[in-house]
Amino acid sequence: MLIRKAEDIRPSEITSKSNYLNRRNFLKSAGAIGGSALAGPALSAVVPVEEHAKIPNIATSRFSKEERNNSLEDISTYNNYYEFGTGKADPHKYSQKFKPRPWKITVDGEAEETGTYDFDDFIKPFDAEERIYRMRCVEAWSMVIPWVGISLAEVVKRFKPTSKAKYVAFTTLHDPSRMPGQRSRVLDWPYREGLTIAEATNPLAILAIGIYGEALPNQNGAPIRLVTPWKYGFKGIKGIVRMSFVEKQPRTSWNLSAPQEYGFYANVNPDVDHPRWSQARERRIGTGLFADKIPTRMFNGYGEQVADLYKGLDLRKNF
Ligand SMILES: Nc1nc2c(c(=O)[nH]1)N[C@H]1C(S)=C(S)[C@@H](COP(=O)(O)O)O[C@H]1N2
Ligand SMILES: [Mo]
Repeated sequence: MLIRKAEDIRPSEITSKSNYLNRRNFLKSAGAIGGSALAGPALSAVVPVEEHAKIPNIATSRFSKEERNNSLEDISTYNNYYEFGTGKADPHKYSQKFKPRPWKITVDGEAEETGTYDFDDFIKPFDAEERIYRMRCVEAWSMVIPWVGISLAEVVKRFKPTSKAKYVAFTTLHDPSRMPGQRSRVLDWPYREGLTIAEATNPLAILAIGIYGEALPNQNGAPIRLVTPWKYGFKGIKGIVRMSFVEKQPRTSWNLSAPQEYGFYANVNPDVDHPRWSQARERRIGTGLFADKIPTRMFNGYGEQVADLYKGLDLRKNF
């Protein structure tokens, strides 16, 4: 595994996207030479508390897509996070004062290991990896985001779910004093999401703790949020405080608010239209208002890794 020195990935050094891509290629070839010598002690994820703090010891991942990343500005100023308002610029504007510390995560339900953990203790046993993933929002726009994350499969395994555990349910913090959007009834708070155990243990799924090598910005879900790149963006629940292993399919926020528009699976599917718009194409944020839309790909282009999860399932009914 290639260990990247924190000083090599300072986003402030990155003057353009292509510059960043070149740097990645350089790091890759450096790893090809030094890789085996670096197979030392296990890495473990640590996120310093300060804003823009660099995350040390980030490994690269074989799952990254080679694509032009969106800038940190695109990624952190055009967001969906209804806890901080429903406009795309609201999360950036209204989450500045939010403090994602102290932060506790409760793991409960059908598992041998359960409990409430401080964020730092929760992530410490796991390796931090960079995963460059496409994100496709159900609203037909997309971005490419260099996440720093820990493997959700590793997290699930560590808590030893019992044979009764068929799903993992996630819950966002509910605290209207810190999340002003929760004073309005746009959604039934707290925000909830869920995955089947098979989905949660697919190697693509991560819990993200950073972007561009830095601690996650508040508006992107600090200190920890889900990323499942083959699913629509709304699955990527932010500000997670609870992970529950459950037997029955959990209710999810968007499915509760508009069941005919948002299903439990939420797999990216160009062939199944949203009731109010086509899902065949998408607008890549950052390419300009007049840029052509690009075709949307089945499972957002991750079919090779995830199509097996849905064998025998009618994806028109199970959307
Ligand atoms: N708690 C919470 N998580 C959430 C949302 C939200 O409103 N609340 N919005 C979802 C939607 S619709 C999208 S597209 C993604 C956006 O993630 P990003 O802003 O980091 O790109 O977050 C998802 N996670
Ligand atoms: Mo979304």
